[in-house]
Amino acid sequence: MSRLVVVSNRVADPRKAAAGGLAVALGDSLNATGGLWFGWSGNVIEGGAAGEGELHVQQAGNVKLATVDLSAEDHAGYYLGYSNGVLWPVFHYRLDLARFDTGFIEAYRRVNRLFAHKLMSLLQPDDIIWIHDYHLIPMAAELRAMGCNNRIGFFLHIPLPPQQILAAIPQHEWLMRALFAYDLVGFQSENDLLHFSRYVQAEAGAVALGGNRFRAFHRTVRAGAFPIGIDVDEFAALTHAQDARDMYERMKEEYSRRKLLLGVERLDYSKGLPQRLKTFETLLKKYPENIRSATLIQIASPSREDMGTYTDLLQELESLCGATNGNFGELDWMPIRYIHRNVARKRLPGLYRVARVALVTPLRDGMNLVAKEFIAAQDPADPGVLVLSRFAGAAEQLEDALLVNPYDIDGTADTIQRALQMPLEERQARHQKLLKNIREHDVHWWRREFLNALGYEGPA
Ligand code: ADQ
Repeated sequence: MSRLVVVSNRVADPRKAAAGGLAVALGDSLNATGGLWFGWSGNVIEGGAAGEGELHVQQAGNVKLATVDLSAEDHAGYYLGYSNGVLWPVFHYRLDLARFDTGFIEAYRRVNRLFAHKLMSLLQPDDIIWIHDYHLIPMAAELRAMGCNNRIGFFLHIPLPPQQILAAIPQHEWLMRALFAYDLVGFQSENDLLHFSRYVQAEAGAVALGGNRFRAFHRTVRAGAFPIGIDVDEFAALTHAQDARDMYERMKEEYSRRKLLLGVERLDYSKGLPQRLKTFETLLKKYPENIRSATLIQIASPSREDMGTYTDLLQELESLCGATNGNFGELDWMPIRYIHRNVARKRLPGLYRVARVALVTPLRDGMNLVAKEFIAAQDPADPGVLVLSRFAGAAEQLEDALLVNPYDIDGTADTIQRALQMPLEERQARHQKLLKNIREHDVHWWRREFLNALGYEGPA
């Protein structure tokens, strides 16, 4: 039986409930094999030498957690610079926000090399390695250069944009070539997979061998779409636990005379928040019966606050909320409750359950787990309606949601109105199909599908 080695930028202790669905799901497999979880420690060492960092190893139950510190210079270039200043915006189709400054790429390579070097010292010959996300694209290539022959898989949690957008990254050839060091590359959606297939054939001269296998640079890589899911059972259990029930009861009482619309996300420009607030204002103008009767609760948790683009977004949202509340608010009714904070995970399902409509309207999203959590938390006898952006990876699976184009403010407002007025029978029928879908394709299914495709023979 092979040992599973998971590598991701951040490492979570799978025993802690706060770690969330993904950590718990990966933790199951890691636990069963006495696996290893490797990544950044979260520590930034002021004055530390670039390309160096101390390795910490600790045992968390059956799982070994191995983490590496980063120097301030590496953190700035690898994490804030290249990962979140170049790859995150470009992969979300936002060339206008990308910072192609020189210097970041060196730090990105350096940290990937550092991680590969530290991991090499911990590897056993038959370990199966699963590397996650855009921070670590070249890590397998670095491992191969150090003589690693283990099977290595990669999963991209964010979208892969079309060839012409990818090609704007000055190092795109190098980046995409690095994917050929993997045995398996997984994407969230068929759309992302199509972009990969087109890119490698057009730009890298790859030969398509059938079965989503591609040959280039003397290596063959298999690609696939593996849409990530949530732990539906865990989320249902959370929904029925005391904290979520308390939240539900309190909100139900507080908003007894109003229909609640809900948005929950990290504050990020990919999530379409300004468009959503404008859409809500349009809804009030176009369908004035919602004045005094509908309230939008928008929760945006702080994220990457040390980056300028995020501060700009924060200010824009505050001003949009202020304008709508000022224009439409009454002494006893505010149209928008905007909260710039995290909601405790165990209370979140109560909030989802009390909402009549969820607005999940990113401009671009790899998958979007909030959409799936909302479905899991509903009362099947009286479910809320999911309004979902067609540009979220989740839209490929959740066809029974009301799909919208979030750039189309007027059209989205019309769809929200339809959601608010949807008869019970239709709500139930749609919810039933959506729930079936997220149950069949839950996070355990995702992990098994990926690991099977990678040829992993342990307890997935
Ligand atoms: P994210 O961009 O973070 O993830 P998402 O998939 O929606 O987006 O996951 C967010 C998680 O954080 C959810 O579990 C949600 O409950 C929680 N969360 C968000 N805002 C919160 C708040 N204010 N308070 C409490 N909890 C909050 C990236 C990609 C996605 C992809 C996931 C998983 O961008 O497209 O679906 O990884 O692959």
